[in-house]
Amino acid sequence: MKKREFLKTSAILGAGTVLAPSIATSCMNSAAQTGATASLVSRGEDGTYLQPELGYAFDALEPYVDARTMEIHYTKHHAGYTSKFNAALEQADLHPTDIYSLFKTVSTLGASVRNNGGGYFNHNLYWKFMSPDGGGEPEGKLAEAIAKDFGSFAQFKDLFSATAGSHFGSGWAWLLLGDDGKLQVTSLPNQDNPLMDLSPVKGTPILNIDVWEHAYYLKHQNVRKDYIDAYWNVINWKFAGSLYDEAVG
Ligand code: MN3
Repeated sequence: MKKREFLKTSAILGAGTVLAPSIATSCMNSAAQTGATASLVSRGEDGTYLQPELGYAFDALEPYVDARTMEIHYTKHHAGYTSKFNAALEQADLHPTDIYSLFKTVSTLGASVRNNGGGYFNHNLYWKFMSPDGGGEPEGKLAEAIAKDFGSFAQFKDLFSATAGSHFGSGWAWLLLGDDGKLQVTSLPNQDNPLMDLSPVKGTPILNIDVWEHAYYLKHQNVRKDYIDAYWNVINWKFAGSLYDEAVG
């Protein structure tokens, strides 16, 4: 009985703490930040950025992404970026309305906000871009746009894999929707992303892949290509497609 009451209370509190910031966010920000986009970032009542739930078990992506890598990546690397991002904001006395406007002026905010803010947000995306039910090919508008802008899904796949495979050092490969309405593939160093004012290629992220060694070294050691090849089996095209739909909507 006591336990049940506790669970009921915490469920209500839990819903309240999640709902309050999202209502505030939807009032303050543009219409673009709804649905899939809005689900990417959540904040505490004090404005601190929260590490989102993974949404699946550490071993759910086996054999393509191993459980040990997922656990360390999520609980150590991403948790570290999250806490350092909040610390960097506090130290700089920054109180961003939302992370998207923060990225638009990130070049003026110092290396710690840039690196840890990027590390926080890029991984929020990355966890969503993977699913135990992933793989296959996109459908709908995103599938049509990929065929139009890259020739075919196979050509896009080759380009994205080659871009991720040849990126020198730590960073991420991106599929993004540019301001010209066309899809592009690029790679960016460290924790930069295409929403940042300092990125040479700007646009809305549609898909990414982490090519830092911590994303694959335990399972694949130096063979980044095997990790990239495996990634195609877990890509959550439904989520990528919903980001695209919202961006063009
Ligand atoms: Mn990483």
